[in-house]
Amino acid sequence: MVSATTAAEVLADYQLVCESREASLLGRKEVFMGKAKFGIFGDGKEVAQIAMAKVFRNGDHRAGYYRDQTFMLAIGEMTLHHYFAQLYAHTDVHADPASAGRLMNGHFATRMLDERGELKDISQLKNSSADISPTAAQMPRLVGLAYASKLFRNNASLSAFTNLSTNGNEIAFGTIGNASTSEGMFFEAINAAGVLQVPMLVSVWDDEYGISVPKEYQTTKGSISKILAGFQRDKKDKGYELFTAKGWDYEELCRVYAKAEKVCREEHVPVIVHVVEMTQPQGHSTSGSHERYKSKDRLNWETQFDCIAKMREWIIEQGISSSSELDEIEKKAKAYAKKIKDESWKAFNEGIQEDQTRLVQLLEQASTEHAPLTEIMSVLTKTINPARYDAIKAAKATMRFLIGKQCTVKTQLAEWLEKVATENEDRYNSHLHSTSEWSALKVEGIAPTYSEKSSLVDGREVLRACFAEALERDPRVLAFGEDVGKIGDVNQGFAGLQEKFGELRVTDTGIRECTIVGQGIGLALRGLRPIAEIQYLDYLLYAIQILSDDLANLQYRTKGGQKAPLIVRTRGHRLEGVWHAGSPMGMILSSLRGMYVLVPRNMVQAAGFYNTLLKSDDPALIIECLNGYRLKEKLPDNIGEFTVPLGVPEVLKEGTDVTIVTYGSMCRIVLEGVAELEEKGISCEVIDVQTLLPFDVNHTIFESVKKTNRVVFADEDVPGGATAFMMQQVLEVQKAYHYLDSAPLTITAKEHRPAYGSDGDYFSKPNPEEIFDRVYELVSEAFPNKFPPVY
Ligand SMILES: Cc1ncc(C[n+]2csc(CCOP(=O)(O)OP(=O)(O)O)c2C)c(N)n1
Ligand SMILES: [Mg+2]
Repeated sequence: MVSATTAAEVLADYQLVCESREASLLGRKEVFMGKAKFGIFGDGKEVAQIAMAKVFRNGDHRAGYYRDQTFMLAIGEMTLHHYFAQLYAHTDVHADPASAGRLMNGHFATRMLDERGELKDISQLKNSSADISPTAAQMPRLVGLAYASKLFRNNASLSAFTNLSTNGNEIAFGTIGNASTSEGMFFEAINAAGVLQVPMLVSVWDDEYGISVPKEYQTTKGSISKILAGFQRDKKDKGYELFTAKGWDYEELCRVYAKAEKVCREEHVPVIVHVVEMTQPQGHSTSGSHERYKSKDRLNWETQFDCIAKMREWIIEQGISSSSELDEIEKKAKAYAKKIKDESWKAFNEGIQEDQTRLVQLLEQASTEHAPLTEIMSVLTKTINPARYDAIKAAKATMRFLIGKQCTVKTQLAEWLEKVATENEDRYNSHLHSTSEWSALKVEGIAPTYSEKSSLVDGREVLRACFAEALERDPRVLAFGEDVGKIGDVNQGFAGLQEKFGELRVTDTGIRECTIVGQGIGLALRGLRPIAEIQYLDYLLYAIQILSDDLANLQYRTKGGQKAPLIVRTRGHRLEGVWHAGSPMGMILSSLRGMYVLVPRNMVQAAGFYNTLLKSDDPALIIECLNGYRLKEKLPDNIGEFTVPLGVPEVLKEGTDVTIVTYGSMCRIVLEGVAELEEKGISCEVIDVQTLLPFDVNHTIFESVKKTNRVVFADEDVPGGATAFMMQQVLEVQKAYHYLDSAPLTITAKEHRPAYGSDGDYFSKPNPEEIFDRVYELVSEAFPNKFPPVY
């Protein structure tokens, strides 16, 4: 037995695993009683988590999944009150600090930010990054959480940030189910952490199933540790330390975790602990029963090897306690869990009742004036376990009834509705972006300045100068990606900067887009300022899932409890062929709400955006123009200081007949077509939106359409992609349809991917001639005499 583990500690552990089990059993019942919608529990995984919790120290980080309730209880970062509050979807952030009722149960997170949205002293806290449901999607972020320790340990210029790290001594603990290790991103993350040699300790909870599908369908040889054996380090090669332990063997688990922790924390060697022979007594979740797919033998074995039953046997065997004493602990645990459950349910309902009580008073009054309203009121008051929407439905039904009728409480009813609408917006719709004082929307623009000595340089040199200043200014800034290090990226935006700032600041990575982003997310969570590069926009698809599922909704799903101000840099729109000229902006706009999406037309604008983002705490994607690195631009004198504000379009050319809204590489194409249109007497106003998210916050485009009465949206996405988004913003949100004299028009690329070669580009993407033809036709339709048809 581990020497430090005293009898009292063992019994305290036993009590906790019993409480956790009782919570699982009760949780399932609550779902079946209709008090919660869905439940997934940590039963069968309790004992291993107690062992893992023993080696989890202040400053450490977790990225795990839905089975980890016992661990969260054991490290003291979740209470059973929190646990049940999340099960019921209690929207008070104090009741459910992990997600304020926004996530299903079993999605754990600690609040890493204070009220202002500033990182707390996380080096002194036990931290859990916020769980997400997609299997294995905790892995990319885990790489970054671990990599941060390496940077803090090896980059002396970070030593002042003692609130973020204690000399890189922190471990990033990962947990994952056995079946989820079948996912590609698990293997990508394991390989990346092995290459990086970072303190990442991954526990695989192996119950031999992934819902109903057994291990032989999931894993070669049926064992993840067997097939990862090649990662084991040896005298010659660096790699991993691999351990296995049985999920029901408390003593072995404590011993293994103590060893695993030591090598991981001290030597920064990644570790895998494969915890085998685990069970899942209640089956996968409340959505089904495991009797349907597990054999009788398996079910019997699971009963026999239940980790709590086994721990109990062991405690008695060791003479640590008696059977009757353990009975007593179990009884207490049961009563305790039930008490907390009841209290949590009551607290959850109180909030809902408060709203409803006030409404019922109003409905009572209304029904004394209009008898038919009694029915609406009684439906509401008789509803068992009413939700918030039940009250709203009743109030709205009442308002509909009262259309055109008098009622003394009509105004109060409308006020009640308005009040709850505001409150519900905060409960369910707030915190998509940062709401702190560092919100990117609050960074003011500072114009670039030029003088006689400002030189005309290649676009890439503008970026290089901007990045050099950023790296100089702030030791937390670092950049990494494929070919970013030695050669300073494929277009040399970081050329020479690795030499100047060192390998830890400007770094090459393997070809692994998903974990490049994950690395960035983890680093940003830990207070660093990463710029993660995806080499080409077309390859963002490899990372779009993790950006969408993890980064983009981090603030939202924690209701402002965590942030990861990661800057993702990429380049695209226009170069060559199917995989180097894409512009899948519609995909990005639909999947990355919660991030800002910036589409600068040249490198000065891009540099201004980098400066803006580095002052802010919002995550963002910047898409540079792939064909712009060698175009000449004037280098601003204040390259490290000037900022481009988000959501502010630039009018590139004023005009009176038609407004053309575009962005990125298309600005030049549009301007070329417009030059021809002007020759024919058509005056065009060309607007570069500069950022798609946020979109034109001051409604500049509306003002333009008001003047021109015609609007065209042009880009290189497919039809119905980002042009459709822009049109929705301008016509519906800005209400510019009032001022249109012609139908709105979109000019886009073709539906297929762009073909190779100069002609491929010309015939796949919009070109200046097409701009001329389509816009001319639009104006000609309105004024056929003045502008006779071309063809
Ligand atoms: C990407 C993705 N695919 C499918 C699912 C549905 N799903 C949820 S849990 C699960 C099984 C996971 O099994 P395992 O990793 O062994 O964890 P366990 O539940 O057994 O602890 C599946 C298929 C999901 N959440 N995410
Ligand atoms: Mg499993």
